[in-house]
Amino acid sequence: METRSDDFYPTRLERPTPVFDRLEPVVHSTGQVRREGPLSETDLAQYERDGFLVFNNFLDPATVRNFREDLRAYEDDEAILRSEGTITEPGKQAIRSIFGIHELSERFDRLTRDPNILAMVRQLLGSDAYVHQSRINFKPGFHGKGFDWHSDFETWHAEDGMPRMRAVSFSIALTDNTPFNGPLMLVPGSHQTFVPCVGRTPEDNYQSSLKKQELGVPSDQDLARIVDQHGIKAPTGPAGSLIVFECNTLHASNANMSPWPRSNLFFVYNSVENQLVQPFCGNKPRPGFLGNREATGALQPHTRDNLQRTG
Ligand code: 6CS
Ligand code: FE
Repeated sequence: METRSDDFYPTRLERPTPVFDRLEPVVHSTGQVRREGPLSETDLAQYERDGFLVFNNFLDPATVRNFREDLRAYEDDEAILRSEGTITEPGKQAIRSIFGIHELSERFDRLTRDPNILAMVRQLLGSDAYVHQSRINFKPGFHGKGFDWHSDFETWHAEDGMPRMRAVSFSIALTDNTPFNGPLMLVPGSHQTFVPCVGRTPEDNYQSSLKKQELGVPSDQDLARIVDQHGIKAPTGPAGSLIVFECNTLHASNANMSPWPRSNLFFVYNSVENQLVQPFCGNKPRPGFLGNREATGALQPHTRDNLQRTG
């Protein structure tokens, strides 16, 4: 297969190719929009340097409690268990992730339209945005499996046709993140480099990759070099903490061997100016719960009014 002329980040080829610098800025806004807040210039400079930001206690305890009750209810909900977006742990019935959750849960949908969050997104992406993907991750105590090192952008580019690095993930902890329950690990500064991954992508790769990722994982040599250079950070914090990370930041997480579950809410904003095209790996697009292609207009912040009505 030929590399397309609109493919700025060739990956999933048969042979290893060298890493190269990202082509886009990390913070896409300039001038007044950049200065408008809520992120300070210090936050923005840190995001540019590290590729992520951490805010402890972002959600208040009552809201965290509501989300956790929803989560508990999902575990007994037959419709959720059967839904295509529900991924179970390899070889088990335990839920690993529920994708497309902003379409199932009004509470989650409202959170994605939080005015404060959308204002941060505008600063980071420099435009309006829509939700590319949303999910809840469960990592049950004792048996929760990890996630291998990867850049989300690499997968979204190859398998969803996301053209450029102009997307950002929000991950909100619903349980305390400790060193023991498999917290998110990030490589600060890794977002500056694109690491092409080796291997053709089979059709419907997502059916196995969401349980255990085999493709779209950098080689051990590339990983060792980048991690030796930058180190690893595993932010810990109480339930309600928020991690904002750039779409190309390398991340992973270990298995959860503690008795304490780890769950989080995860949603990705993509710039309305970075709409998906045909997947660059040459396959058909993945289902909408992984790479939304329908509701791709600018998200509107919810108003206080409708917060009170339904809150
Ligand atoms: O395939 C995906 O889109 C997903 N996979 C991983 C491991 N992280 C990001 C994304 O949710
Ligand atoms: Fe990921």
